[in-house]
Amino acid sequence: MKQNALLTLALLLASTMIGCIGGDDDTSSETTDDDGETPQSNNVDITGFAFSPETLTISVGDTVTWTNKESATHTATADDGEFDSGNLGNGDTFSHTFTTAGTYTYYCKIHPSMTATIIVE
Ligand SMILES: [Cu+2]
Repeated sequence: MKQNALLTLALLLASTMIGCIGGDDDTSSETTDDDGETPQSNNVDITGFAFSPETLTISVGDTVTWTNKESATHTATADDGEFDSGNLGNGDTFSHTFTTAGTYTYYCKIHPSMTATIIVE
C-alpha cells in the first residue's frame, strides 16, 4: 500500500519534470576551439534545466555569455557574488568578463540544483 503511493509520487514527479523540459530539443552543433590566447567569447547555454557546458575553462580577460534557450526563467549567479545575471527569460543573455584567475562556481537562484563552474586560467 505505502509502496504504491511512493511509486505514484515518483511517476508524478518524473512526468512533471519531463513536462517542464518540453520538446525544445535544440541540438546546435557548436564546437568551441580552445586554443587561442586572444580574448574570446565563450558561450554557456541554459537548456534542459542545466548549464551547458557544465564546466567551462577560459583565459583571464575572456567574456562568458549565458543564453537562456528555454521558456523557464533562470539566473547565473556566482556563489561568491562575482556575477549575477538576474532573471533571464527565454532568449535573454548575460555576459561577464573574468579578469582574475580562479574557479568560479555558480548556480541558478530559481533552481538551486542547477550548478556549474567557470575555470579562469
Ligand atoms: Cu533555473
